Amino acid sequence: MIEERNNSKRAATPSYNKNQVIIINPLPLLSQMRNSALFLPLGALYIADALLDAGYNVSIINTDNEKALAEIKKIISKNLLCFCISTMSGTQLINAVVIAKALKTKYIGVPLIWGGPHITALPRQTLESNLVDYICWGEGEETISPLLDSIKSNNNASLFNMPGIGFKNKKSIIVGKNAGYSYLLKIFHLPYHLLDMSKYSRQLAIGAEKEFPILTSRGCPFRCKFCSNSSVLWPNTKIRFHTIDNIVNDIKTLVREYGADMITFADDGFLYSEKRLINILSAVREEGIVVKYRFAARADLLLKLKEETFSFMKEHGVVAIGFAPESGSQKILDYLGKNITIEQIYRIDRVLSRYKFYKNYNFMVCSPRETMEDLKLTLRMILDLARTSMYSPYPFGTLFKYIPLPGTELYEDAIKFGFKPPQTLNQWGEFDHRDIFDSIDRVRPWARKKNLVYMQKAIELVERLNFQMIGEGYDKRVVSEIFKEMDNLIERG
Ligand code: B12
Ligand code: SF4
Repeated sequence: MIEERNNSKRAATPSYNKNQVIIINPLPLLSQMRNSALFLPLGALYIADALLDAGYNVSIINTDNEKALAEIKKIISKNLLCFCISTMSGTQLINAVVIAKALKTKYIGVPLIWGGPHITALPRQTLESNLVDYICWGEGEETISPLLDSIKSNNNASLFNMPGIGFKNKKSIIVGKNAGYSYLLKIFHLPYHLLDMSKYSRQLAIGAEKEFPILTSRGCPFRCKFCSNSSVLWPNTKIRFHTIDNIVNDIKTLVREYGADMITFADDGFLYSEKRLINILSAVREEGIVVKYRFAARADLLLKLKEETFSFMKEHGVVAIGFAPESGSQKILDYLGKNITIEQIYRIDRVLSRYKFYKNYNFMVCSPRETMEDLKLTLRMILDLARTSMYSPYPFGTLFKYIPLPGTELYEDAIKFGFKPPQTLNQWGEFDHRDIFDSIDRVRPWARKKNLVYMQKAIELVERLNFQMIGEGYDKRVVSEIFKEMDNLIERG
């Protein structure tokens, strides 16, 4: 889908010609496969915001590749300056490479600028590809406009000292130094109007007709070994806050202009500060806005909250709280560098149950050192958490299969276990959904056939269980049969 920009609230379009920018956020295969609501492309929105402020004419395309090409054909003008592609590693990158190839063939000579978490992890390797003309690595708000200004004025010389960008100079690859973090202490006006927002609101069984995500902070200091935030090249380990005014403004826009009745705080480091949580919820109420909330946070941070804060959250609209136990095996939690204990997981689950918060628990399976025993411990934990969560609709996310992320400590371990890291952008794009979802061999070469068959059964059972967990009024007979099947799977394999 695509909406062309309504420029009315922004500075007048500059007089020079080439000012059209088309940002493409390829779909992760997961969204395509499940045909589920799309996730608001926040990265693209923040980049678009910076570009609109600088006077560019921006569109965002966020659909499958075939439709994206058709949309581009419709909106493209003689003023087109460049295409921007935003991508993380994994299944979104697979689509990104496909669409980049098509753009390079159809629109010869139009520069392709790449940004997003994959590029931040592997800037030089990305830039080596003939599908890439420029990159922005790290956060892009401060770097994108200076880069486009230079492209527009054909002034490559100014790029040499520009941090956070990369370009090709004759036959060499130039990657600028780290640009640091973007400035957050201001009010952002994210250009939601560039998207058909009806495609992004989610109806959730926890009482939401229209749910949207926002960010209240960036960064996370916890350095889990599998997470790209802990990358050495661009460590996203400093927590940085948006202002309360910005958060209130963002929520107000989503509630009043787009009918949001639930907001998800999608930050990595949410709950880093208890005081701030209270300030945010109070400030929104003071504006006369009544909305529900959900968020995910670390188990240890949740446990640090004062008892009265749980009541405060309830009174102020928080309905659901999630966290990622990741594994039921302490050995694996330690290996992942998660820095939480099994005991903490069970303890916070009891607190959430006592306050009847809806839950959302995420697990990750198939990391290099996981054995069948570890997997069984995870299943046992899921079973335990299900028993305490029967009032909560759909408390379990998918059991994510571990994907080695470039720049992380576990990536190096995955290599020791036989993972052969792709050497080019195109090779990253050559994984397919079977590699990512079924583990045929390339992404997780350590996975034993026997374990995979077991895991597939486990994933299916957890999905069946989750599907039956509709909250109060669930079918007790069906659920107890699934419990028995899970018990069987754990005890007898
Ligand atoms: C929402 C989300 C998803 C959503 C949707 C993502 C989407 N693009 O539509 C879903 C649930 C589908 C998803 C899936 C996955 N995700 Co995800 N996801 C996120 C999450 C939580 C938020 C993304 C976001 O909105 N960020 C906020 C914006 C502001 O940041 P940003 O997108 O990075 O954008 C900034 C910069 O990157 C840059 N930028 C971005 N694009 C561009 C483009 C240009 C041109 C420029 C100049 C700059 C630029 O500027 C932006 C503003 O500063 C992030 C964690 C995080 N906090 O970022 C993980 C994250 C992006 N996901 C990640 C991963 C690994 C995955 C999975 C592959 C996990 C898995 N094991 O399966 C799956 C995909 C596979 C699948 N199963 O389909 C990693 C990516 C790491 C990497 N190397 O790419 C992250 C960073 C989590 C982490 N910390 O490790 N994810
Ligand atoms: S707590 Fe979450 S966001 Fe922070 S480093 Fe660990 S996995 Fe990443």
